[in-house]
Amino acid sequence: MPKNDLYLKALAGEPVPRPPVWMMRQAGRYLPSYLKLQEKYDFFTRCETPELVAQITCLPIDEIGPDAAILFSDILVVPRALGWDIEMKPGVGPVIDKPISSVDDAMRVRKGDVQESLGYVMDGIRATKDQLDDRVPLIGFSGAPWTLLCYMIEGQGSKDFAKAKAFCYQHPEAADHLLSLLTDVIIDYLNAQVEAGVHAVQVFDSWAGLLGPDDFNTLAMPWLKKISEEVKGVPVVLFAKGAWYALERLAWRTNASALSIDWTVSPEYARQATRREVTLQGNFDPSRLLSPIPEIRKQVKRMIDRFGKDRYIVNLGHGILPNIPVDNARAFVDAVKGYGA
Ligand code: 1CP
Repeated sequence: MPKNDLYLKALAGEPVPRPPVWMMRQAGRYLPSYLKLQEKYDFFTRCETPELVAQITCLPIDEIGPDAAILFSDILVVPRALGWDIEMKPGVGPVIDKPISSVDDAMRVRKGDVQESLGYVMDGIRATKDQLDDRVPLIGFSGAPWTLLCYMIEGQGSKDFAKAKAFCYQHPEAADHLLSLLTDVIIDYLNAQVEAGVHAVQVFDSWAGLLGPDDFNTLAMPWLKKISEEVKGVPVVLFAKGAWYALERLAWRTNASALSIDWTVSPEYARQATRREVTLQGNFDPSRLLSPIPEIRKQVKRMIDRFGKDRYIVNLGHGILPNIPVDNARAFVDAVKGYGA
């Protein structure tokens, strides 16, 4: 059990002296120490080398001091393990070679052996646990089926993922096949992460908000529900970004311990929709970390007052932005640590 167990207590719904805090994408590209490694090793080398995974995962723990570590990896390691060549282009993001463009392409995808093809992630987890030395819990993660399907069809990031959505409307059976297969792969992958030692897992459905409530019910909800039920042994956190309308369903019909929410949802609405069924995580607007530091402190206190200190994990509403000064990130974390003092 990690010495700092605030995050795990909040997930279990146990009372805490103050809420835990961590930041989505905290191990990433706003940290000067990370940027130095970026010059030396390409992206997937960083993900595949256990010593680098451990080192990068621990950078924010040493430099900023959050109450949980998130494994350094990426959601796109899953399509990569299924056979796609993916390049992480600096300034552009992921670019997938030969994305899915036909029913035949979709039907040809096979599940494969995750334990083997993603074994390097599990090696990374073990190396990270050694280096963390039980200071804070380690969070594992995966992309959600819908969000991974978006990239596998679109081939790269997009504002609206119009190609991916069109494919689902034109070929619902092929989309269903893909989503179901991805769900099975993700369940195996997350259970393997649990076996390697992560204390909780988070599922990122970053593009859930592109779906209306009805489409969410077919393209996202069943798969998130199944993942939350079949990942065993640790709490599951679901982040369906933008899907505020699904909060109630996600709280009551899935097995999630916590829901992560973006900044477009008020704490009062989120609490009312989910009542005391789940822990809530979020939802500071990442751009607000560019405010003057006294204002960050004030806003963090206000946010905790509104959510309440229990059954709550302080976080951003999405990943930290590359242009955030490290001092501001630290002020955010310190403001939480000083809450109630
Ligand atoms: O070279 C680099 O550093 C590129 C930037 C980068 C980093 C630091 C990418 C490319 N991925 C990552 C790591 C990463 N990705 C983590 C590790 C932990 C951490 O940084 O703290 C995690 C949890 C992710 C998850 C991820 N990747 C998501 C889900 C979360 C979210 O932000 O919505 C998504 C959508 C991705 C895809 C991805 N990877 C990288 C980029 C630039 C993108 C987004 C592409 C797009 O705009 O669609």
